Amino acid sequence: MDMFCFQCEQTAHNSGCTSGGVCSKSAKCANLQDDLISSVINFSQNCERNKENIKLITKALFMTVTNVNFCDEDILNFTQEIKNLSKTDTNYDLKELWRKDEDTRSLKSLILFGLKGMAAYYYHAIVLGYYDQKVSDFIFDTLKQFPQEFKTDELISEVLKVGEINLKCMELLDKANTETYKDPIPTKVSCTIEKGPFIIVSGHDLHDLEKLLKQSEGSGVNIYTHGEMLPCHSYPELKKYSHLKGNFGTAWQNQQKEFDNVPAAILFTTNCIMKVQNSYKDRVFTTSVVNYPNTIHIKDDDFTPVIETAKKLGGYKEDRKMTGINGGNELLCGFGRKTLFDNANKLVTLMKEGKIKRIFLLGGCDGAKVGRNYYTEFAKLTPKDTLILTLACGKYRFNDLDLGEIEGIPRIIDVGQCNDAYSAIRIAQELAHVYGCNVNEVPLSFVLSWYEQKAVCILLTLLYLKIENIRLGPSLPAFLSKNVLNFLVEKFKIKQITTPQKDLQDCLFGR
Ligand code: FSO
Ligand code: SF4
Repeated sequence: MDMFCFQCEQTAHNSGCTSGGVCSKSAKCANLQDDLISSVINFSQNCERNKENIKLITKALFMTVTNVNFCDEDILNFTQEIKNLSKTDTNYDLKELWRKDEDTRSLKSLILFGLKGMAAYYYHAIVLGYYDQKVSDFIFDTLKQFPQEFKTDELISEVLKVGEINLKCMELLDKANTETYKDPIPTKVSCTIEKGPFIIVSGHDLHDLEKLLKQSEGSGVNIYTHGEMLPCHSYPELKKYSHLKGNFGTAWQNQQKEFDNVPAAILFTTNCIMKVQNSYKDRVFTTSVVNYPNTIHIKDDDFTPVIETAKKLGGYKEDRKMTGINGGNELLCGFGRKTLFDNANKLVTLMKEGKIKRIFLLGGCDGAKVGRNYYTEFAKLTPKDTLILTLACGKYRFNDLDLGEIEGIPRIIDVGQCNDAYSAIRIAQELAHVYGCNVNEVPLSFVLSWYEQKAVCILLTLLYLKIENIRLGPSLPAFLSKNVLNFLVEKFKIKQITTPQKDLQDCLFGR
């Protein structure tokens, strides 16, 4: 076995990548990432608990999330930096975990992958200057204790603790985003690419987009969002830039096809970057945590090379009308917490009057598997008196469909990025509050898709909140051992998706 990694949904044979990643991560890179995680665990044994160190640790964890950093040199240098700062004799090696008994390996993996996802969210808040002592302490503590032996029930309670602290972390990120860029407002986003030079910005980082918008203002270069950057159009402090024009393409797994020979520069701010193809490798730029060999990594936040490349490539000669996967040319986004809270009474009144029979939280990550058409079919099958709340990149399966409205409320309500899961959770809680019942009694069904570790920590947050009957697909995580899976099924009634028809019927009957 050259490597071992089973942290994402596309892991080989739904058991583990052992000779190279399905994601294109080499065995060498996977082992370097394990070393990086080992180095932060060792560093956490007695490092000073300050802002600088938590930033280093969250950055390291984020770099090892799926489809973020494929650059051996970058990972090696960062590991060395952490080792140089380390003042401990502890020499824990993450590889020990892969050799543990099935259940320990499963539960500790859940903790580690949840922590990686949380670190990604925390890092976005940190770059905007927001920290939370409880979140920092939890990350320091969890890493410090990671090498120790625990009983199964101790590990289970730690798994749920990851979910609890992640809720705090997401609340912090929501605060960071909305205080910095103001509350999102519903916004229609065009999929037409105007003629002339342009830059496509992918990933999740609002701060990177803002820096690029400032530096490219007045340059004649237009900016288009891609994938999870779509909700950026709805933040007033980003929306105000007139050269932030629209959205290019769909979800991450289609990038190799969609970027093929595109006459534009492409900037990746976070995951999900895929193997960069020859037809566009000369125009790909990475920044911050993300890196891919043989692409240009932006230094000191100076985006001049991206802007100059866009000018050189020149863009399309004429406006180009593009569409989502179902043929729609316009996407509606920006239904954040504030907008939905303002409408909570109206929503509950419509629900009590029977005009809205059920809300489906249909969202999560997209991915390459054929079975993911389930989510498109499910959306199409939802009855006209139901709503779909959605978030993350999985929405590209259906966000260009025109499913109409119910009394002025669009039937597809886009809450934002996966990073905005906090908004969706708060909306669910607010509905329960106005209804006067608990979340599991609201006519609300969770039908989620997962791909990587950010989805893992959101799932743990939903479990910490005791949300039951979550449907998860396209497959269940390979890192769940039989016993751990049985526990989740028994305690939380978590289910794997079946067919859209059957699941929809079960949801409509509250099962
Ligand atoms: Fe998608 Fe990728 Fe946002 Fe993930 S772009 S898959 S859960 O990184 O983070 O939803
Ligand atoms: Fe395999 Fe996913 Fe790990 Fe990549 S991130 S090596 S695809 S399990």
